[in-house]
Amino acid sequence: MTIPDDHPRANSLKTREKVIEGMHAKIVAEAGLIAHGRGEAFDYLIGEKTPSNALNQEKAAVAMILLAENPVISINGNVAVLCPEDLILLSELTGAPLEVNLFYNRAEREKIVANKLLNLGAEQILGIDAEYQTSIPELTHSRRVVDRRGIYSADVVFVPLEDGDRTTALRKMGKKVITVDLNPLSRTSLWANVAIVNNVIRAIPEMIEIAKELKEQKQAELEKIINVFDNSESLKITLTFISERLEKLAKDELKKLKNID
Ligand code: PTJ
Repeated sequence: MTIPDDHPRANSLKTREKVIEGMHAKIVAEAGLIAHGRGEAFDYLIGEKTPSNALNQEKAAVAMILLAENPVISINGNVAVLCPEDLILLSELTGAPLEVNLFYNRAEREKIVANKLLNLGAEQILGIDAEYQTSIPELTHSRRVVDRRGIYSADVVFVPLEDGDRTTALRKMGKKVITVDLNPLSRTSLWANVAIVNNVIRAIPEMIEIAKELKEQKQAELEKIINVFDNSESLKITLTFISERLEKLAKDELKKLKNID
């Protein structure tokens, strides 16, 4: 479908179209459409802009990845269509390899997702070679299968748009989990060490800029950033931001929003 550039919600519709096309190309799972719709709804609540607290969350996440011994970035169908180039760049900048790890129809989709990233210039994609596959004992569904060189041995796992079950399993394995999830109340957000409540489309480019800056800093500086970060406190700030924003809109600013939108 062609989206007219002058449509007031052109960007949002173009993104939605990417996800639909990704589903037809078997990159995105059917359930990925539902996940995307849920994300859109939460994005409205934060004003479809990066809240200042999300920048703090992103900073803590990047510091944690840079300090990790074996970090890894987990790729699912949705992020493979929403921001593949940015994830490749973040991987290069931080030295965290990319691993395809899918929740739905793994066997059918994992090579398609991996090829998409390889065609865009990724040098190596973990998670697709049978000889390195092993499983997370805490899980029963398809996502239990992981790469021995990647998620299995990682100390820090960055999983944008993750399901809660696996986040808790990874935590129980002693791993640090970083996520991007527009829902601050999801089990993933609550269980993660660092939950970034932002749209992954905005979060990853921002993390790239933060990584360029933090890469120049000393280890002690990065440790300071992580030591003062508390995920529960951070989510409280996000929830307060959302509730105050909604209260303000309910009181007097709805008209303004109507004019803008
Ligand atoms: O490709 P697969 O098979 O690995 O499946 C991927 C999905 C995302 C379908 C799967 O992991 C899933 O079902 O996830 P959930 O449990 O629906 O959780 C997705 C979370 O991501 C929800 O809390 C959404 O609000 C959130 N979300 C959706 N789109 C975005 C988002 N968060 C940030 N940015 C988005 N663009």
